[in-house]
Amino acid sequence: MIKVTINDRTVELGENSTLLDAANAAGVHIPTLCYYPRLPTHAVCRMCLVKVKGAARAQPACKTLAHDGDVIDTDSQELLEFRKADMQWLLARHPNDCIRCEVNGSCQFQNLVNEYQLEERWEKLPIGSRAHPEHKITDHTSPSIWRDLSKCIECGLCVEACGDAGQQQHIIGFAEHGSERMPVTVFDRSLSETKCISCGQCTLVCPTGALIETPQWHEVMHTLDTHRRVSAVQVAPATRVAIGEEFGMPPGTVSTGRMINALRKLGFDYVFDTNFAADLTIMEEGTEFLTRLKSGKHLPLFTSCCPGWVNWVEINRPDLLPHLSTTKSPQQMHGALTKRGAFARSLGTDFTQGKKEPYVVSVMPCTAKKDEALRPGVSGDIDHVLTTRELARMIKARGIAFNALQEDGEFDNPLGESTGAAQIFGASGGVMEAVVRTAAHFTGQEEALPLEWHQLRGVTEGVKEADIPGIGKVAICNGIAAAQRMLLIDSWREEYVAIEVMACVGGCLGGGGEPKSMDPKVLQKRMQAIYAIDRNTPRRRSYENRDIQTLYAVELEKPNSHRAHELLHTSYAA
Ligand code: HC1
Ligand code: SF4
Repeated sequence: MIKVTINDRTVELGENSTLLDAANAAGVHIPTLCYYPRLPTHAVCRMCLVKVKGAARAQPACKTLAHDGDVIDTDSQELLEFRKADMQWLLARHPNDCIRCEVNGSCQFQNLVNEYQLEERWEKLPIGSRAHPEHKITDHTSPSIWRDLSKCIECGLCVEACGDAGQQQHIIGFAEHGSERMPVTVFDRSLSETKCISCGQCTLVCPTGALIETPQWHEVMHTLDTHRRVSAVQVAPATRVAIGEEFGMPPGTVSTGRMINALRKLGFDYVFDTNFAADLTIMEEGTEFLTRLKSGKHLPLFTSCCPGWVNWVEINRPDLLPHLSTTKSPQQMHGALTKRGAFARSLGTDFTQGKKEPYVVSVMPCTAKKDEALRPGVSGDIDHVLTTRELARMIKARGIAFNALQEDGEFDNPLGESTGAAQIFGASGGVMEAVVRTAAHFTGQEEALPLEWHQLRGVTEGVKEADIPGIGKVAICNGIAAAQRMLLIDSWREEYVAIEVMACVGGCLGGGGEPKSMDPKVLQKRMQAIYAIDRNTPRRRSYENRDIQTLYAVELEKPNSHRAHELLHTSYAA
């Protein structure tokens, strides 16, 4: 342990702590723009400059190691002037259209401008005035991600998040040098023309509005306000344990009921649970898996509910497509059932005759779900996809006091009933654990096998595995980088019978559409909340979902039936 004194407060720290760690431990706020807990820092923004007594120059707190006995000053007049000068330089290149910006109110840069009272120093530049005619400044070609380089402050976090330290996709890299440095795509292509998998991890780390999810919430508000169609919304498992963060609640706060109440206040006629379809996914995918196990064909089976992963396979390894489960993701299953299944029919004949079909929205922790909804073969079943962040913006824009809502909202049925197995879909390892729970029943091993598979859980491990008696060895790739590493070594073909891949570390709870957070423990806290919901749900195996049993009895006949294939399965293309 070492002891350092920071602004007259002494704290004890472990070896290898930085000056920023010291400040955090002492509760001293130091501004940062290019620092993010899981990524390497390059100390380019210079906002965190602090002075160590005796040192010749101010040093970046994010990158400088603390030493025993250091006496650190963070708030001298000289340091404040440094920061203001730096921000002024950034502001001179930044468009002054905050009020129209999608991240207005949640922009780290804007927050600092406010904190340091810099509005008066802001030059009145026209929007997008950054002079770089040779590079694309705005790019709205991707259904999932929008880029606007005029808002970029060159922190480099997107390059790291997409590159070696994160997703290892290397879609964004730096062009130019010095003060002209800017993150651009490979060959300056539009994002939709690159190998971008739409995971949105770049949007999570962007401190401004330079990288955001393709916004759809304006259209959703407009459609709800004009209210010409019956509207239905579904909410994904990982959204309910994170949305509270947008309203100042601690990570891991479960807000299912509050979110349902907010969605009703926003004007949705029906509020359904994606978890219902997650249970259905398990029935279909579990059956598909056991059939493949019997025939020995196309093993190991790869899970297919993560659209970032499906995009990656289609773009980079089409030879693996036969291994992907043909089962649609829960989002798309739910969309198909809402638009074309018994629910649509229950609304009356009008709704199945074209024009007046229900308006269907989903709330997802994921940016890639926006492009999934447009895939050939499923497109049309979901009208709009909102991220967790977008839903929070809608709630704020409507003046709904989220924190004051009761946690008592309930989903509409029958597309709202679910089991604990569906809830754990939102965490890395959860889909596989849910498959195992139901496969154990299908193979007559329910009594013999445990319900919980802790080897498959966790948000920090790259690859997790478990040997399931009577079934075989299964693996979890926690993040697309872990999957890429596994696929480099061919032994996965013989070693495993099934592999779950989630493109984002942590699974959906770490998705690119979740609230942004600098809390290094945020993923663990969301994960704990997900497993707590599972423990407190009376039914914890997907086949126990009574509404799913009814659905098979009245409409689908049995898992993998002809009708089930029509509604619930899909195909892939290179
Ligand atoms: Fe997911 Fe899924 S778990 S993919 O992470 O299978 O996005 O939450 O909704 O579709 O259920 C996301 C989450 C989500 C689907 C389910
Ligand atoms: Fe890279 Fe994912 Fe961002 Fe695409 S969405 S640029 S793959 S981090």
